[in-house]
Amino acid sequence: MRHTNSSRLFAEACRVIPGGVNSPVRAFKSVGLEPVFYDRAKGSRVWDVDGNEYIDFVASWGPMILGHAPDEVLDAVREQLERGTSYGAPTEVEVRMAEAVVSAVPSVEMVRMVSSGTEATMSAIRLARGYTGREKFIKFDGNYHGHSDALLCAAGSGLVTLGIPGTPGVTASAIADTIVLPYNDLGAVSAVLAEVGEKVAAIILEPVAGNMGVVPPAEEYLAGLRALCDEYGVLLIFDEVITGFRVALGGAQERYGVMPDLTTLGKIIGGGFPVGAFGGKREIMEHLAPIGPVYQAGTLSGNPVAMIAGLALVDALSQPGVYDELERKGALLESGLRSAVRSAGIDAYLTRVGSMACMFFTAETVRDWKSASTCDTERYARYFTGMLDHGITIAPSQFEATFVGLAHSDADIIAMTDAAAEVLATLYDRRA
Ligand code: KE4
Repeated sequence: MRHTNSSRLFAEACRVIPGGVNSPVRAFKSVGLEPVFYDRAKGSRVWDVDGNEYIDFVASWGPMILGHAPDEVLDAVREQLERGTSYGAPTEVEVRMAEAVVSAVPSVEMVRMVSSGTEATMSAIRLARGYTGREKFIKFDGNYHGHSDALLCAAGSGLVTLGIPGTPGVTASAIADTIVLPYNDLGAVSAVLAEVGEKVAAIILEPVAGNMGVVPPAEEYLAGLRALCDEYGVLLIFDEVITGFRVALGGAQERYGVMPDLTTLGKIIGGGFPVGAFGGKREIMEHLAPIGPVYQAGTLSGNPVAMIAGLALVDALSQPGVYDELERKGALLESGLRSAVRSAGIDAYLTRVGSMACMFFTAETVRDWKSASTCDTERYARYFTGMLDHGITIAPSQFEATFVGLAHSDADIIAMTDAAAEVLATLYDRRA
């Protein structure tokens, strides 16, 4: 495949944008390539600026569950654009979007819109601290919640992918109250809460981890966290920026039947436009300005164009049978990848929750960041490159998710897993 125009654009980008990209993982550094620049996308396909066509399994890191540029979203957005793009004033569509989130996500009684997942988690932590009057909080190694200071330590996506052990600019004081524990280890949480539980405002986690690759919660882990939070008066925050409307209409809390006190959302609810949200129990959410003392704000929060896009997408996902179909497609992807691994005779560990999956290049069972970090990221880079050459886009990092969506035909999925079988066979010297 020719990447002449991508290469030219990358050189131009590097002169005016740090690293040539507006988000580090897009730079392809962890797979040792120059990034591909996209030109357009529709359904399950993306085309780069050199005219190369790909079947896309990155899905803009999750939002494109209906596929790229779905007609129902485009039609809704076109109609809104004629009425203006932002007012800085409340609108009906924000009310309807909030009602859609409250109706879909079981634990959410009220919701506040923001413009990114980072804003959502940052605000949720502040609200938890303001509501409880406590300062500490627990997060988990390998979980990524965006790049706000207090959460940017031992994060899963970005930091780990780029190998930045913590990041300059985040001060010791900013993370002095952040406690980082191993994921899927209830004992570690119980021990810390026994020690400092009365000082802990919240536990925040990805109920299905998607930023160290896809790591499902261990049996009873979520229920165990819920019980510990109840015992110590700690708020449980599910960061469902990836899992929300992905693993079920009501997210992981619906799928696993464990209710958090606060939920953060993003990605899918914006239908591809910049949207995040945080919501939860009315009693907690009413501590937010302007009716409560905890300040939080945003110029473009609830932007009408983004809201109408998100509402159109959520409406489409609310139709009967959608999640059965996503489960079927996810199972087809998983079975194809499992047979690709078998036919290549390699050691790889596969995980899947609904329509998000991951192939870990390790012989270990992956259940936390420590086991995920045993992956052979050099081999992953060669797998990524081979898949790209076969016209398949997957995440340019071992520590992300492969997303299948409603626009992927069975033929798309089979083409992907056939390509994987071919690429894997070339990766491993069978004599090794
Ligand atoms: P944003 O600020 O990037 O919208 O959301 C931050 C965030 C919060 N919580 C979870 C569980 C997330 O996965 C994310 C962002 N995810 C990464 C990739 N998994 C976004 C891709 C990027 O950083 O460019």
